[in-house]
Amino acid sequence: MKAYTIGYAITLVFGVLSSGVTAQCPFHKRMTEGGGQDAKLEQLEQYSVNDAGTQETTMFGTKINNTDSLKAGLRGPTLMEDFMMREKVMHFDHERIPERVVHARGVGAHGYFETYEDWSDLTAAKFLRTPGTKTPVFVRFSTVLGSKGSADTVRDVRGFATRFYTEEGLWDLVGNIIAPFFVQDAIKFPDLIHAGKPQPNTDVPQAGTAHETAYDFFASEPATIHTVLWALSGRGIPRSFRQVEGFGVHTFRLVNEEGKSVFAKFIWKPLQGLSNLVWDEAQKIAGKDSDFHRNDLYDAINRGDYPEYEFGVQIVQEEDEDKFDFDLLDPTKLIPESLVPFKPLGKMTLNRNVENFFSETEQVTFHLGHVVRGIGFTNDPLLQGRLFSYLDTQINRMGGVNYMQLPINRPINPVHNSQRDGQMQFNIFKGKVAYSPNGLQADTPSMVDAKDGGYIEYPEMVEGRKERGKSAKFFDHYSQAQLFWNSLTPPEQQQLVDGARFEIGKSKSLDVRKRMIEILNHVDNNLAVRVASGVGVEEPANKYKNSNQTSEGLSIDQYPKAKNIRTRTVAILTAPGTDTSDAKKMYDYLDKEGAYVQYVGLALGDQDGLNITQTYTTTASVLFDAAYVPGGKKAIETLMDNVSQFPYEEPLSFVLDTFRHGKPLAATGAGVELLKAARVKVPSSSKSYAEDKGVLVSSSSTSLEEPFKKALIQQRFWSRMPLDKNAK
Ligand code: HDE
Repeated sequence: MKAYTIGYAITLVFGVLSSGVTAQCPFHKRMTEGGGQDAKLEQLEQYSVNDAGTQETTMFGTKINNTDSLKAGLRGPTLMEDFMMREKVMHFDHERIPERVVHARGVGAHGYFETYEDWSDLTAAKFLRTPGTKTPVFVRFSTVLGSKGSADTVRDVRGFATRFYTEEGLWDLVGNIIAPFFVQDAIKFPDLIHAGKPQPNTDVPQAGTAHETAYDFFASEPATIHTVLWALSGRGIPRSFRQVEGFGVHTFRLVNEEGKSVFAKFIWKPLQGLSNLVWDEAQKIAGKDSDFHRNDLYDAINRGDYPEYEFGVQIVQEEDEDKFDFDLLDPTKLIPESLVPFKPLGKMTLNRNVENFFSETEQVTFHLGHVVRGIGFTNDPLLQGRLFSYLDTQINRMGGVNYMQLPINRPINPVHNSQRDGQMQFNIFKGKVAYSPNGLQADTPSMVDAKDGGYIEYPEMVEGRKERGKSAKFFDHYSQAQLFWNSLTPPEQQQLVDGARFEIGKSKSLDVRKRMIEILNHVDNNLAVRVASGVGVEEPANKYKNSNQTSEGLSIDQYPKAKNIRTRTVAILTAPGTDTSDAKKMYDYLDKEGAYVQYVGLALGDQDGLNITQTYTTTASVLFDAAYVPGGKKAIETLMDNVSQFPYEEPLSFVLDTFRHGKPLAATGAGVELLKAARVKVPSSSKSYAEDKGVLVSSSSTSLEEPFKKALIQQRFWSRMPLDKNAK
């Protein structure tokens, strides 16, 4: 009731506004002054409810005590009359809405976008035309296939959907963290998702493509292979949502005030670097902390380490539409950065977590069709289908057509039209006119032409027969898959091969496995041979030509590293007897540099002056970016005691996993013995972090500080990981 009351009050305020009394509303005043980075936040504030310190009421406002239901005698039947019980249980029964049919599991955050320069030459969009303009944004990251309660670190594509609350309305850029898409036409999307989602007979497996129907579809639809390779690489298992790229996938249009249009591919580049997990790690995290990515984002924002992403475009002039080997309208293709460079336009900062997951993250209704003037569409057949789907799906999720009135969905500028009624109509529209044209209301709301600030329809020339089919370039499925494979470093290729062996190996059908190897063989023979050996399929004999072409911007390992170690998580492994001076020095150094450091010990609480916040039971190596083992003979003996102390060898596994997963690992004094006992290849004395592949040892922690920091910036040492004998 409280929320309704406030919503009603706001409605009245807006009602007053529309009748022209603007001065009384601080929000409207701010809007007339031109938005600003906090405009959405302040709008949301007006809908916020704080129950702390209040008294219990029913939804209709009567104060009550509802500790017990109303009964005929204390052991007697509950009475139908009990309005408190009926209302409370009724509300509870209806607390769920359908989860999203895809992208059900997600995490959201607020922030702002700041434009670098005046981009009027490219677009009429106002928020991109004045340097320094700050526009509020809301971002939702998601996995695609899993249900709402599935684990975060599954192998999957992920969504990167951004809403810009501009002064001219909403712009939703509903993208993914993977540049190409699986299918070329919206009509194939239900097939793709049916094949990838849990199988209809058993409803397993959850949240991944490692099963027969998915690979049966991929093997039958070669257009998918480019995206399948991205998903099998490190791109399918990101380390964090703070370290992913985002792609609009389709080719869009930008249109400027003069009506000139260019083609544009939209891209987000994280300034925290780009990073991925290894598959063994991703699987273990799914058990140890199934909310790993959510927690990572919440924690960083709560601590003030705001993730930043540069936003940019690849621009193609109208007259160059046909100059590429691929079709710009084909969403299974990207534009290689070696052909068209990334042009940065601005930067997004995520600086606030949601107050309420349901009201904000769950109820946000992204839609590709939410566009502002200066941004438009192309004839990409996948994009065209999405323009229908996103509107349609929200009606299913939200139960009616008025969902754009929900606080998270309202634009920050006023909304006026003749759309009326429908379920849960919050507005009270004054007057008798709800049609256009009209004479009774001076023909208002008046229509706004493009020249006066209205939406600009780009007058693209279209002609053709009505027919089902695709244009010729859509049939080249392998060139860009090959370009992707060729552009990965050997360890990245190995990760892809391992991923493919796992996924394809989960298919019981030999026929599916064979057909999949055949598709891989069209991409590259070495790839196919290596995967075949792991999935019981004969090595393919045919060798198709590999162009050996590569492109920038495809390898995660070659992406610019972060400039500092802020937010890197480091475990310091201790036990009673740990050299506390060494441990503390390293802790203080890393903490000062912005890393998130924790002491892991035998029990929580104080241990010789160290505050132990994790134990060998509550955590594991996979939940950290790096580990440090300080000296202290007695402590190391305890950690190696796999008889009475650690029958499951948790400390040894901690060290070994840190090593196997390519993460920085440092030890001093007796701590080095723990590394050796865990079968880690330890340098006799450390030379440089790079030469020692991130395994650093010394007699004192101080001398390790700088190299450990460099190793943490490097983040992973893939060169530590073994390659197949026949890797090229
Ligand atoms: Fe989506 N997609 N999609 N999709 N998609 C949805 O909309 C759909 C596609 C993407 O955080 C749904 O609100 C069709 C490409 C994201 O709320 C639904 C087609 C890309 C999100 C839908 C595609 C995406 C969605 C489900 C093929 C990357 C989550 C719930 C024509 C560019 C948005 C919803 C959020 C969500 C349909 C293909 C990204 C059913 C029909 C390509 C990030 O409308």
